Amino acid sequence: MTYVRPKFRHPGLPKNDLGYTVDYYEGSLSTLCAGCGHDSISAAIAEACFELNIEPHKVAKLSGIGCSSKTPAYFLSNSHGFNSVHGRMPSVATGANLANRDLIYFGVSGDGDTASIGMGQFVHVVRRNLNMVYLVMNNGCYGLTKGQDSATADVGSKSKAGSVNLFEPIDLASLAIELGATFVAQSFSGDKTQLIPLIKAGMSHPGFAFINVISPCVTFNNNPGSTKSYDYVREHMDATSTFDFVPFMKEITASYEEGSVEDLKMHDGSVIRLHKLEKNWDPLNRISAMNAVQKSRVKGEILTGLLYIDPETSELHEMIKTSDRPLNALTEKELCPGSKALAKLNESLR
Ligand SMILES: Cc1ncc(C[n+]2csc(CCOP(=O)(O)OP(=O)(O)O)c2C)c(N)n1
Ligand code: SF4
Repeated sequence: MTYVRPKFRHPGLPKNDLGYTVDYYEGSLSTLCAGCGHDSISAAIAEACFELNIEPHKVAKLSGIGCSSKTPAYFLSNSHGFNSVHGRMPSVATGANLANRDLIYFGVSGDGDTASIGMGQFVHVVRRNLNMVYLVMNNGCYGLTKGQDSATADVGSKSKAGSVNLFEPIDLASLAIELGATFVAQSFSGDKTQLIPLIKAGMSHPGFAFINVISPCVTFNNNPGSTKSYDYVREHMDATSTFDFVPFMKEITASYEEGSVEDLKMHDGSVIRLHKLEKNWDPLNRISAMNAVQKSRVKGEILTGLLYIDPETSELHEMIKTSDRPLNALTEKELCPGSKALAKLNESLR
C-alpha cells in the first residue's frame, strides 16, 4: 500500500520564533499500527522541538532496533539520524557526541532494546552522564517481533495469548536513578500535556536525561490483564506533580499562590515550575525520588512526571575535559601538534 501525505498545510498555522510551522518538525508518514503509543510520542517530540525553537539540523536522532526505534523516521525529517544495531544506540551516541558536542542528541529506544539486549550499553551511558535525551517507548513487549514479553513486563501481567509473566520486571526509572542519572522522568504516551514539557526539560538538561514513557502496543499488549494497556495505565497513573517548562528569556506570566509551586532553575536559565502533588517527595533528592517510585510500585501504581533532577550536574565532556569545539572544526595543527608536543606528553607519563 502506498501512503501519500498531502503537502497542503493551512496558511494560518502558528509559527515559532524561527518562522517554522510544526510540520517542519514532522517526519515521514508512520508505518506503525494505527493507535500505537509510539506515534503519539513522535508527535510530542516534534511539538516539543517546535515550541523550543530548535533548528532541526542541530539535532541528531539515534535509535536501535524495534518499532520504537523506527520512530526517528517519523519526526524531525530535517535532522541528522542514525538507526543503529539492536541495543547498541548508546555507543553510537557516545561516539557522535564526543566528536561533536554542538548537536542535541536525542536517543529513542524500546524496552526490549534497552532492558534486554542493550542493558550492558544502557547502564554505562547512564553512569557516564552523556549529554543526551534517552527516551524509552515502553510497551512491556517486543512489538516488532510479534509481542513476546520483555524484561519490563510486570510479574503476573497477562499476554494476549493468555500466558502469565512469571518474572520480576526491571524498573528502568529506578535503575536510572540508582545508576546516577541526573534527570529521570516517567510519563504515558496518552498524556501529551505532561509529556511535552518533560521532553522540553530533558532537552534543556545539560547531562543524561532519561524519560521512560509507557506506550501501549495495541496489537500485542493492550488486552485485559496486561499492565501496559491503555486502560490499565490510565487507571493507575499517579503524578508527582504537574509542571510548566519555561525556557530562558520567556517571561513567567502566570501567578500562583505562595508555597503551591517550586521553581527549579536549570543551567541555561530555563525554569521547571513544579506544582507538587506528591507529598514527602523531593525531586532534588535521589533517596526521596527512589522511595517515591518504590512506594507507588508497591501500590500497583505508575508514578509519572519528573522524578529526579540534579540541575548542577557535570556532563561527560566537562568530566574528561575534551575540546570545546567539534573535532571536525579543529585544524590539522591542533589535531597533530608535532613531535615536540608528543615527546613532552610521553615525558609527562613516565
Ligand atoms: C541482534 C538482534 N537480535 C534480535 C533481533 C530481533 N529483534 C528485533 S526488534 C526486537 C525487540 C524489539 O522490542 P522493543 O525494543 O521493546 O521495541 P518495540 O518493537 O516493542 O517498540 C528483537 C528481539 C535483532 N533485530 N537483532
Ligand atoms: S506491533 Fe505494537 S509496538 Fe509495533 S507498531 Fe504495532 S502497536 Fe506499535
